[in-house]
Amino acid sequence: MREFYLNHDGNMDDYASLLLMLLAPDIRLIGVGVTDADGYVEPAVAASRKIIDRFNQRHDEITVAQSNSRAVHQFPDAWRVAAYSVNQFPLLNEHGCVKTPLSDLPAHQHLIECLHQATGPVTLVFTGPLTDLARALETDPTITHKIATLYWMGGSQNGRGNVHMPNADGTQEWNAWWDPAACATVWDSDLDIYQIGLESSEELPVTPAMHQHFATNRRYQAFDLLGNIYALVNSAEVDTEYYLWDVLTVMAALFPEIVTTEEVKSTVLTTGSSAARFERDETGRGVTLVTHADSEKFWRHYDQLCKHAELF
Ligand code: AGV
Ligand code: CA
Repeated sequence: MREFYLNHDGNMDDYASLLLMLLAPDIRLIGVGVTDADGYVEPAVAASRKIIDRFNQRHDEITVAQSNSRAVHQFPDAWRVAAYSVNQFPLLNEHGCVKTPLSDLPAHQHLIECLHQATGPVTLVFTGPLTDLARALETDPTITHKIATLYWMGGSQNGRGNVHMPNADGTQEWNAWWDPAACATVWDSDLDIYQIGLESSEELPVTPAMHQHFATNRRYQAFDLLGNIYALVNSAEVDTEYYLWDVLTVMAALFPEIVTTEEVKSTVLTTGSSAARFERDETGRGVTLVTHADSEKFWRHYDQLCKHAELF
């Protein structure tokens, strides 16, 4: 049984990613860490524990850990506040109590502990900044032996970014920009890395048809939650383009056949307005970059996970 650990940062596709990892039939989720980045961390931790309470149909023993890592460049507040709304969803509060335990360790130490307790090498999925992983590697370099592969949503390898800030040059992706030095630390490690960059999910934008699909299928509890989550992606956001970035990361880890990849060598800049820019460099660090997603295969697997959940 493949073991997974998820570290997410509390935006809408992060919750969708957690949900899909709970619905996959043949894996085990051994822990969840939550970073204080694209969602306020307290409601993001609470909402994660409630999603696990409701959808942990494999009955994995999962604890959730709150990160104490801090931003170099914080996300816009307009995006971060939506975590409070998710945490208030009636679907997640029906029973008025939370059962999934909260770890007393900060997320980077929780990650180290979960890796040491795991039976085999663990697949890591990071759908936000890499800070907790970088700190874990610095605290205990032996953990690399317990990591099978890192799937990371972050960065851009083609010079086109999504950070539209006066102090950024437009080449970087937000998760990388939150903590550029953490990217460099992870790039310096010998981990096997799958990178899902901005270019990877271009085939998977949030569309009106997707909202309708979730609404039409709301009799399934998983689709009902997804419909509510994605209803919070709206025009209040500074940058209205939204893709299934994190969800593709999880789906690529679960179903490798839905993606096409390329081996890419790169280095990452860490200072100034180009910080978090990845540059192709033949002497740089190699990763497997997802270049294309087959949206038909993606949705077939996605629907199967959500419809086969026997929860009502
Ligand atoms: O850059 C993509 C990352 C993903 O991990 N996040 C959102 C996903 O969880 C940052 C982000 C970019 N544009 C955004 C973002 C937007 N319009 N709203 C919220 N977050
Ligand atoms: Ca995210």
